[in-house]
Amino acid sequence: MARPLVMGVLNVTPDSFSDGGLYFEPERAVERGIQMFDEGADVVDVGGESSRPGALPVPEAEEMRRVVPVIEALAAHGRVSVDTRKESVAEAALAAGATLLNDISASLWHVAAAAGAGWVAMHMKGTPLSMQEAPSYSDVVREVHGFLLERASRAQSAGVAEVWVDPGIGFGKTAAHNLSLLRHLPQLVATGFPVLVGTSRKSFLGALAARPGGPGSPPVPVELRVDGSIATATWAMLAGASMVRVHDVAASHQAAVLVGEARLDVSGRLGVSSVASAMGST
Ligand code: HH2
Repeated sequence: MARPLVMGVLNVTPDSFSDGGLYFEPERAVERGIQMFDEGADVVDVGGESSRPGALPVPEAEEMRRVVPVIEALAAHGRVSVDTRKESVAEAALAAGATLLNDISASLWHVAAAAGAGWVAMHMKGTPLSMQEAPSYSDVVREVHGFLLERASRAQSAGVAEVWVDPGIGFGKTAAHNLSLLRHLPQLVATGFPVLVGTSRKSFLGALAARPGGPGSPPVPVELRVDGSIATATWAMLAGASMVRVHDVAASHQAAVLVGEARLDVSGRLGVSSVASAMGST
């Protein structure tokens, strides 16, 4: 693969932590989805239920009402995934044209198998309602990687041909857990399953970026976390992630193209001396 892929986040919800309310109207959602394809998204990930810390579940019929028409409209423009934990919503979304099931519960592989769709297994400790209340692990990397491998193998045995694994940044994890999982991404990549990573605008970026202001300084607000998002997406891609899940598609696409270039042997393609002369060095 020449470059890592970019998955654009499209939340058809009133309450998502970053884009909540912006694309709750189906027309606005479809418009934003098409814009993300134009900006370079390889996949647009449509969700109808927020999974931010503290979020309450959305009734099945309501979640379906939110995502199905948007998926139907966007499937003509590019690859669409559905972000859901509910079997019935996943089935309806795959019937409406989604070809990838982004499953934050990592339990719906049988639905993907039956539809011949791809499947993402994401790790989450607990449920969104309570997952950020003092999450703890004896060894976060071992636990998360072990869980993902077990689920991915079960999905493969059930006949899912395209299985992704995702460490679930921010899902029952402290900032230290998130950083540890990012640091150990190469180990997950080495399992051979393609890795998806979503750090985009998440709260640990706000907390870490607040440090220069000194202890006690307020976290950077969500709309100012773009730089940290691009930095961590680039980090993940350089560590071998095959796809990043992002709100800021255009900037992430640029980063993905650059990482793709880094993966090629630039000196071999252009010749070291021509690169040096193009840069004006002697
Ligand atoms: N993060 C969120 C939702 N779905 N899916 C995968 N595979 N990986 C992630 O890291 C991931 C995910 C949370 O982000 P967002 O959709 O922007 O917010 P909300 O859950 O509030 O709708």
